[in-house]
Formats: sequence, structure tokens, C-alpha cells
Amino acid sequence: MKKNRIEDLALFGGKPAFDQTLHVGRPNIGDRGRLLARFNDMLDRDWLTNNGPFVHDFERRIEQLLGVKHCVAMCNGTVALEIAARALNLTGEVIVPSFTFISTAHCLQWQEITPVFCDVDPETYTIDPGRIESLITPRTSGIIGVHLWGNTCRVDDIEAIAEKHGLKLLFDASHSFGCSHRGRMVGSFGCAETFSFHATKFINTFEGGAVVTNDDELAEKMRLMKNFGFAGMDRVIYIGTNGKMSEIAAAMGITSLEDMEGFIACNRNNYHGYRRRLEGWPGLKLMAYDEREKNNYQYVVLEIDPEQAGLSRDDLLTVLHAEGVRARRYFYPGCHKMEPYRSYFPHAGLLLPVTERLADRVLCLPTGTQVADRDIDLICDLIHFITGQADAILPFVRSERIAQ
Ligand code: T4K
Repeated sequence: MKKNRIEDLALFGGKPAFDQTLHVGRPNIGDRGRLLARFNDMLDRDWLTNNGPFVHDFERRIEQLLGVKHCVAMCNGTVALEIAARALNLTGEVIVPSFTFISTAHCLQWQEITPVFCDVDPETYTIDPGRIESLITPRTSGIIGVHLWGNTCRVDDIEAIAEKHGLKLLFDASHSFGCSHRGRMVGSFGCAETFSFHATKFINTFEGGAVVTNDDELAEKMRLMKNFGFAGMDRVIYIGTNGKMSEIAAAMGITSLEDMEGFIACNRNNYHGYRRRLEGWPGLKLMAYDEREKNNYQYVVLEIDPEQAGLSRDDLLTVLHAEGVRARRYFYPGCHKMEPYRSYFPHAGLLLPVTERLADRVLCLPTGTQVADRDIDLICDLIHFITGQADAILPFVRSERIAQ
């Protein structure tokens, strides 16, 4: 229901705009018939995991789609990052953005490699190549770029820096499956790229991930590492872990891939719906997608300038949450402000002004196949109303937040 008076807002006792909460990460479920048929096949085969036929099929489909030599499916995106970092022999220090999901930093610290946080570009939200070189020390062994929200990094510039300094380059492409950079699909940049196929990602395997690479030796090493280091029935040649994707996950992944174009069309329609309604509204900036590239339109990212909008991102979020719009503060407060990094590097923020500004201003809005055009209209109506009435609403919103 459209709100016309402040008393209509849920925060002031009105009925929430949505009876059922709208989430950012609602899973896209592909064709159920085909999915369930695959589950039956799997059960009939009595082969549930350990490099089964569905995993094999899923990997080959991804290689074909991305034009990359090797896809190594994993149990999740975090383990994919950990295994890639280990297989690349990353040690000492690795330069990463702080404006990312915590896994990008944790995959390093987990193996006692120090993440050195680099600021991001304010337009693309990805690691700022102009700031990388000043962070390189004799201990630096690599760089991890993150193609955040489907925006690809400035790959050429980062590759040039990595080459100049003899550093390994890995991309966390968790958000960028199906996207391209300068006409080439994400997947074959750097030494390797990793994906997440978590339930909240636009292509999902419940839990899952993958590393893709054109490097034969690296791929072979990662295949061994994800299977405890076994190189044969009774022969272990590396330290390894259990990073395997299960058959049920791959069955979901294959079904997701078959429906991928439909998911993208839906995301694109949602994104443009938001764009039409929010563009030009004072203090609001919707993240732009480069329409010359392939995009998955998986995230609808709104940046709020508190001076112009009349209220902050957190004020807006408080009102939206009360209305049943579960927008998210990805990636607040930045990895450098989370433990253990916050304690290790208490002054890291001094070198991360763009990250800190964005972490305070950005929110992600609900999208995906479970969000309808009318939902987007209602959310945009709400945002217009809330920002239009900011002065009157603010004192209540802030006291509400203190009370929470
Ligand atoms: N690198 C980057 C850049 C990443 O963004 C991620 C993961 C990774 C690496 C690591 O990949 P994985 O190891 O996760 O494969 C979620 C996801 O759990 C996480 O995969 C994702 N990034 C991150 C951006 O978002 P949370 O803590 O926000 O999850 P949660 O439980 O709050 O769920 C998000 C929203 O989705 C909620 O509003 C509820 C909704 N939801 C969630 C699930 C699981 C559903 O509606 N249905 C569901 O089944 O991290």
C-alpha cells in the first residue's frame, strides 16, 4: 500500500507495506521438474559425491560458457578462495580490498597470510590500481581483486602491476558469474578466478563455488587439494582438505545454468525498474552497469548522500526494514573494521577513505525472480516518500535506532 501520511509508516504504527518480508538474497529456483528428475537420477545411481557425473557435467558447462580451460567445482566460494590462494603459494602479505565480503580477507588470514587492505575506486567500487603499488613490500606475494557486484576490476592495470612486481593475481569473482570485461567473459583473468554459488547468488548450488583457470598445473593441484591431496587410491602427495562439491549441489547448479538467461532477464528488468523510478532523485545514486558488457544485474546497489537526501543510509534502512523491505548494508563496516583485522590494524581506515565513505552510504535492494514489478514500484514509492519527509521522520527514526 502506498504511504501518503507519516502515520502510515510502520515505524509510526501503520501497517507494513509488505506482509511478507522482501529479501535481498532470495534464491532463484530453476525448473523444478528438471531439478527433481536429476535428484531421482542421482538416487538411482547411488552416487552422491566425490567427483560424480553431475559435478563433471557442471564443470564442463562452465568451462564452455566462460571459454576457460579448467573449472574446479568446490563446496563453497570461501573454500574455493582458500584453495586457490594455497595452490598459488601465496605467503606473507597479499593486497586485497577491504570493501568486500569478509571471506576475501579470511581466506588469507586462515592460512596465516596477512591481508593488506587497499582502497577502492568510488565509481566501480573495485580495488583502486593507483593505490596498490604503495602497499607492496618485500613480503607481498600477490593481489586479490574483487569484481564487486558484477563490476569488473580494472584488470589490465592490475595485471600490469602484478607482472611488474612478480606477484600472483587472483580474482574473487563471486558476484560476477556470467559477466564480461572488455567483451571477454570473467573467468580467464589473472592466474585464476573464484566463484560463489551460494543460495543467495544468481546461479546457485545451495552451497557451492568454483575456481576457474587456464593454467593446467594449477588446476591439477587444486583438484588434488580439494580431495585431501589424494593422487590415487592410497597415495597422498599434498596437504589437502575436503573442498568437494556434492552431486545434489551440482544438480541444482546445472538446472540453474539452464535457466540462467531467464534469471538475467528478470534481474535486468528489476534493475531498470529501480533505475526509472530512482534516477535523478536528490541524494540517491543507483550503481550503473556498463551496458556494453554482459551483466548479471544480480545486485541493485543504492548510494545515499546524506546531505542531499536529507537522511543517512542507516535512517533509510531503519524505515525500510519496518516496512518489510530487508535491504542490506553490504559491505558494512568494511573488513578492516571486523575482527581480527580491527585489532591487528587499528589505523587501517586512514588509508581507506573511499571504503569508509561507501560502507556508510551504500545499501542493496531486493531483486531476483521472487521480486515483482509492483514490489519495485512500492519500494520506490516508499523511498520517495521517506526521503521527501526526511525532516519530519528523522527524530523518530533516530530514537528508534537508539532503542534497538
Ligand atoms: N567473496 C565474496 C565477494 C562474497 O560475496 C562471498 C559470499 C564469498 C566470497 C564467499 O562465498 P561463499 O563461501 O558464501 O560461497 C550472504 C551469503 O551467505 C554469502 O554467500 C555472500 N557472499 C554474502 C554477500 O551474502 P549473509 O551473511 O548476508 O547471509 P544471510 O543469511 O543474511 O542471507 C542473506 C539474505 O538472503 C537474507 O536476507 C535472507 C536471504 N536468504 C538467504 C538464504 C541462505 C533467503 O531468502 N534464502 C536462503 O536460502 O551472506
